[in-house]
Amino acid sequence: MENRVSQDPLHLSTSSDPSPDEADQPTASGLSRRGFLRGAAIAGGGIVAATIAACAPAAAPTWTYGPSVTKAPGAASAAPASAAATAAASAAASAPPASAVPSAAASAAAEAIQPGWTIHDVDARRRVRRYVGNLAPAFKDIYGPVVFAKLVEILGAADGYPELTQKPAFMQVGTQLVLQDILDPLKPKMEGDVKVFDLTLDTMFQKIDEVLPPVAAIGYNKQWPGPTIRVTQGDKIKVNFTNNLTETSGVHFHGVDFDDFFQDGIPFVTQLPITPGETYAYEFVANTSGSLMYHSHHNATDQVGRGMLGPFIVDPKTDPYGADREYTWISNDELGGFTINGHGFPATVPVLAAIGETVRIRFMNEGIMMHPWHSHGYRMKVIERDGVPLGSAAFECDTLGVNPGERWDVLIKADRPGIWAFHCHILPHVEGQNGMFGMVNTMIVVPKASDIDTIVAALLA
Ligand SMILES: [Cu+2]
Repeated sequence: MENRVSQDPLHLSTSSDPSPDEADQPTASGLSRRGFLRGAAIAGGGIVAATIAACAPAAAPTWTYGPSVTKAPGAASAAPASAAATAAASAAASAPPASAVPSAAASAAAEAIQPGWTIHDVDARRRVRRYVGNLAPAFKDIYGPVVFAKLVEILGAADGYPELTQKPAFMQVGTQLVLQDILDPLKPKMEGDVKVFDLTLDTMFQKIDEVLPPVAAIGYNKQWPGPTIRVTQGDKIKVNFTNNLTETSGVHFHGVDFDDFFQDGIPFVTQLPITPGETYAYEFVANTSGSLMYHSHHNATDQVGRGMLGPFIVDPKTDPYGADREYTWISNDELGGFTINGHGFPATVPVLAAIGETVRIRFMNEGIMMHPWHSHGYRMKVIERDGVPLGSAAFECDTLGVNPGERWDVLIKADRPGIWAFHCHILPHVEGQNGMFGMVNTMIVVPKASDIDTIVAALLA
């Protein structure tokens, strides 16, 4: 089987990393049904729009998959900080691990190799089975019997393979950036007219996917990527970082036109390093809008490679695009191998869209190499580079190279149903002897918005 850690291009082995506490380890069931429902209840009507009608009780809270561009920012800033939300997240994070997924090797051994196939075909299909999980049966009602029959054949569902009743891999790896932004977005407290965010630098373990051992990492608020810091252009903000590591660090907000260069976050250039036990505050006006990032700028090849990175989104006061759903894809290619939001296929969160909807994807590259993102079946309309609107220079493409440090924002208008591959096109980043891995995902386009509720219901079942 593959070991993406071994593909680490810098050979940043975990052996010299700090040893996190056992209790820090993410759990396979970190995003449990309970966690979802409680998180959704706390989220209230802000980012919550769709109704889980299929199987939820009448009083069930509602939420939508993929935060709404038009609703999420207001909800995030307007919603009161909730101790219950933190408790729900903690409860979810400390839930006991789910039952172990049968090892692929064991399953492969038990599965006959069909005529003309090799073990590669068996392994490659299993990756997709793990990615789809128990969503496969839900596709029957969504796509109808003819399409479903083809999917059944492709997946080999007649085998009754175990993943048919298991949650998709992306539900089994703990914190997922896109889902975390829905269930428990980072909220500021107000000090006068300043939005104040509190973050920590901590050791942690990261599950790149659900069947590999977690890797020893470092992260903001014990998350990789760190939580999304989201504000509105013109906001005065203060971000406190408490360093719980045994090493120094510094945090750079990438893409901000600072008025005061001492807020730039570069140890020994604009500040002294943040020492273990210290809390350091960055204060500035978010005067540049768009998809920005925050990351370590100290021993950064190592620290960013181990997880010190996160999205910083500054919404303009008026949204010119009106996307229905949005997703952030932060690529990295170091400690965890080739990852999207800290996870590799099949543990990547699919983009979901209904016919007629427009999806916005914010590509951010926190790695050390370029990744050309290729959308199957759809062209992407590229609307912003590094937070700067392209205006009349916006263009369309199906493969978009994103260099280290760059952010590119695209819109995709969903007009044809299907399960469309969406991946980096540097082939060693996505396919190997055992099938697809790493920087692979899909965009699942369903006929109507309520089909997304069906998918959510299957995930929560
Ligand atoms: Cu790549």
